[in-house]
Amino acid sequence: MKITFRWFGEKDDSIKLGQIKQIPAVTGVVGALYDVPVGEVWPMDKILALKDTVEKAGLELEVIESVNIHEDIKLGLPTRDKYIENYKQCIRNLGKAGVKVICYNFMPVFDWLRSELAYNLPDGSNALFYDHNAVKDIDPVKLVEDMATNSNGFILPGWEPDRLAILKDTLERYKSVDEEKLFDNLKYFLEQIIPVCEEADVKMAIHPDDPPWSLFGLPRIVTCKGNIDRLVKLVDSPYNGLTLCSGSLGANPENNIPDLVRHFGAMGRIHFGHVRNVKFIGERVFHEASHLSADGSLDLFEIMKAYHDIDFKGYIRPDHGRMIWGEKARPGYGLYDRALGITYLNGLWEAIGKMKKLQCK
Ligand SMILES: [Mn+2]
Repeated sequence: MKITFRWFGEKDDSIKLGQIKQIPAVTGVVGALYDVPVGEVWPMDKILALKDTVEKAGLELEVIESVNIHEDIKLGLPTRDKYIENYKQCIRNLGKAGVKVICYNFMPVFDWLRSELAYNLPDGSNALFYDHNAVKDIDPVKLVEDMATNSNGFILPGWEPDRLAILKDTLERYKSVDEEKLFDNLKYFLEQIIPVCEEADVKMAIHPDDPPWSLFGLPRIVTCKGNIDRLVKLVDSPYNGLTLCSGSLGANPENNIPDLVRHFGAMGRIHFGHVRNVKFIGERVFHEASHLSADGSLDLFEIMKAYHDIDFKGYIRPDHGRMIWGEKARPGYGLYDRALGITYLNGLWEAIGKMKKLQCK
């Protein structure tokens, strides 16, 4: 595995590349261009400037998260074709710059969603929290306003102001899109872009829906083993793969993460792993936790063992962390707890590998 760390750029991240470089085993950052509107081509000069900045710090830029999908593609509108052409050019440009994996998602309107960004934990730290009872009856427009005012001044990934300004209209348009239609629209998109990915040698890695169930009546399809099986077959190419996010899929206890790692790993479809823990408090109520197995509801040893067993050669990153030691950072994306998470994942990986060698003797 190659360990990476998500970074939001010099202008929009409290964390410096020099700090990331000092986390043991980190070889690269997972980056993006945040000033290009969704649907437009990422200009080559901007991609190369980002790559240059990252490489000057002694790190690699081989994973992009995310190149977001324009809503017209997800809605299947006639205007989607021009956005798909732009996406293709984006893939070509990123491929030329040495990018190997593009993480993206196909969630209508909303990206990841939580009901609270700074839920207090008993040890004085705080973490992202989700309570379905609090979310299910809320007006989505009000929820977005709350998110914007409570994110320490940062724009949360997937909550860009331009996209949210037309929220009411977009919600209305989705009334005619059910899960089947969304699958059709994903297939249409993949059929067009995967041949370009094959040529450019850039792998697509879809991120599961977070949380993995429907919200506000909107369809969500990247939620479980059966649906992911279906989507990797929509276009049967290794370039049509996934970002296996343990915390997103793991928010539903019916998703067995080590089993998913083995299943999709054996198919060669996992290109990027997000590894983190969640703690269930009730049905569809959870908070994010430190990576340590004992602190959450997922067994990180079993998850890392599954990655080890499939001889995973792709990219891994710690996902969200708690806010600890008084750090002020983008919710979920502080330095300290994610760095602790990486150290823990490294420890598990080393121990699993060495135990296997001992057993062979
Ligand atoms: Mn994730």
